[in-house]
Amino acid sequence: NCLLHVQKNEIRTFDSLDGLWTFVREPHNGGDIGIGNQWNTLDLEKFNNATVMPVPCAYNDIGTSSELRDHIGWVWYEKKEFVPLRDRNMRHVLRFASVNYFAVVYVNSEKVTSHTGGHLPFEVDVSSQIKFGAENKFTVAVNNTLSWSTIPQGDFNYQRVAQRNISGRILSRLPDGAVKNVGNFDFFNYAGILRSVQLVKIPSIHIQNINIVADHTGSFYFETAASSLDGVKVEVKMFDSDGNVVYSTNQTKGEGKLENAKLWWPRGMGDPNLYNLEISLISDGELVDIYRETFGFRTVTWSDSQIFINSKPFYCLGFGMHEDFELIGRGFNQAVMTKDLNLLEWMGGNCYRTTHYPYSEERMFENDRRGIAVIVETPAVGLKGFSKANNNLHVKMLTDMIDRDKNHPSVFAWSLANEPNTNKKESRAYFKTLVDAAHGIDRTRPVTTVYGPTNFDNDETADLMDFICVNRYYGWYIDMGYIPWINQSVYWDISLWRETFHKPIIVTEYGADSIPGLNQEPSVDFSEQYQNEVIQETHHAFDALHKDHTITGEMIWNFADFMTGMTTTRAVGNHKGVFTRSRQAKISAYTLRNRYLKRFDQSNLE
Ligand code: E9O
Repeated sequence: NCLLHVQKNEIRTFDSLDGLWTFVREPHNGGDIGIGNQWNTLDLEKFNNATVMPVPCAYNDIGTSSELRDHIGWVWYEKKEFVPLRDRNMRHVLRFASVNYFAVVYVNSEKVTSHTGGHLPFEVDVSSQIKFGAENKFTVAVNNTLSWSTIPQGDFNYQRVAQRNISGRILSRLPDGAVKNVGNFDFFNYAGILRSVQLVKIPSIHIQNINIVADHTGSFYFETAASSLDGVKVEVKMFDSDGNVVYSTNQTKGEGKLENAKLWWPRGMGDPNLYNLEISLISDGELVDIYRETFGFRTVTWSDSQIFINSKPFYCLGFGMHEDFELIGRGFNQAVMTKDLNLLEWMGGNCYRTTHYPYSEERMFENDRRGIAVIVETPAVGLKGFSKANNNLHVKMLTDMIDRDKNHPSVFAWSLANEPNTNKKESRAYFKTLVDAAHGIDRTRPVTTVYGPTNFDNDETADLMDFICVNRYYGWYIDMGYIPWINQSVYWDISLWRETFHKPIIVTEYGADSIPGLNQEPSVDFSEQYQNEVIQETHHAFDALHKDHTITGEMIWNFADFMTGMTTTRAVGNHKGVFTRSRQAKISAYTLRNRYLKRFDQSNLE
């Protein structure tokens, strides 16, 4: 299974199904995965409580009630759309770029597919369900309930029936049907149709898959597949960025070597040069399908202490982030994406991790174009309880993620999980399966896991990784208020990881919350000054660790403030951003910017 990105070209096109969908929320139903109501057979528009919901967008913050925001269970989306008669000879594929978490899809009341997991695309051929030259009804039921077998995991509590004594006095603490569903992570579990929906139109004989590997010596290899090659001629052309053909063949597979290939470099190391591979299918002298994939010549390698891009040491000046913004939650928005990447560049950053799920496809293309190096992470944040964890689902998500992003030169590593409880013995077999799966599909990139709750002396899996990521919060979660201790503690902690495992290390999270505008001198936790000092002290340790070749990069937690669920440690969200949620700089943004800009030109780093 492999999904190509959606393209409009000489042959291919699509109808966007983005816009306002009819929306109905089911009453809290305890989150059971079985659908109680068969609302796909009805006309949702006629429901009394039907409203509209923008797509793409999380539904949580669009209404005016906490019931919608905090809803656990099913919601229904419906859209009616004409499909023109003139397209009846094309295959019609309904494609969702992201629906969180569980989706059941119907076309004209008939179930066509279902999908599990929030941040990867899925599609279904609906050519035989579509009525051409007529209005069609698309219905999607979405369930956001998390459990020990979902990824990410969550804990589900259901107060079934209240106990009453004979006089009818209520003896249970909680009201009938009380439901609580808490994720093993702090960010708000924004739900709904989070990215674009498209009705993709492709020819019946079509290109299905493209895999390109191109390295810094100019060597390349590609492979493509088509639905059928009977009586079809294949034409493959490689173009440089000036539009010159630099290679061509009539085979579905090929390899070669380009003299003077212009390499893809992360910003600060060179230009992010891109190439194009154009695949055409020709039958009876006529073009039947065409697809163009961008890629870059670049190599990722690693030693026991460093990561190299095109044989040069790469030091990551990066960010943990979120797809998160006011009103839209995790819904895709071009303005937010563009602003975030512009700010990342302004900060002198060269890198980020897609914490804690794969980001939008649009954004992956922007990373390539801008030269921003990325660690792409699966949605497996906060894995605990490995006996109940769904290893198969995790492997499927990892596979789908690599499949989606494998041709992006900006992606330099795959992250299997964030902060798993890998001090448990049984986590080893679980993670071995994942490492083998990733290596089995992609030999060109290192695999990592981001460690948090475990330590150098009790982690059961870190030796399986190609490099190691560590999250550490000295001065915040550990030793709050003891800023002078940070430098030594960070140095001590990270050095021991390195001495134990002899692998390159990136510190992928450190930082502190600050409420924007809250100023305290001398500093107190949650003030902008305190956050700034924690960051500065941690940087002293980073400089020493970098000098020793103990770390190969650093990422602040977080780029911007983001929404969380309600808990005693969060005041309207997590405030570890160096930017506010509306993307205004806090004091710490300037500290970080000075630091990154000084190190931005990587030839100045040893
Ligand atoms: C994951 C990230 O998504 N890491 C968390 C971040 C946080 O601030 C979260 O937003 O919660 C940090 C986990 C650190 C826990 C350390 C506890 C140590 C107690 C001794």
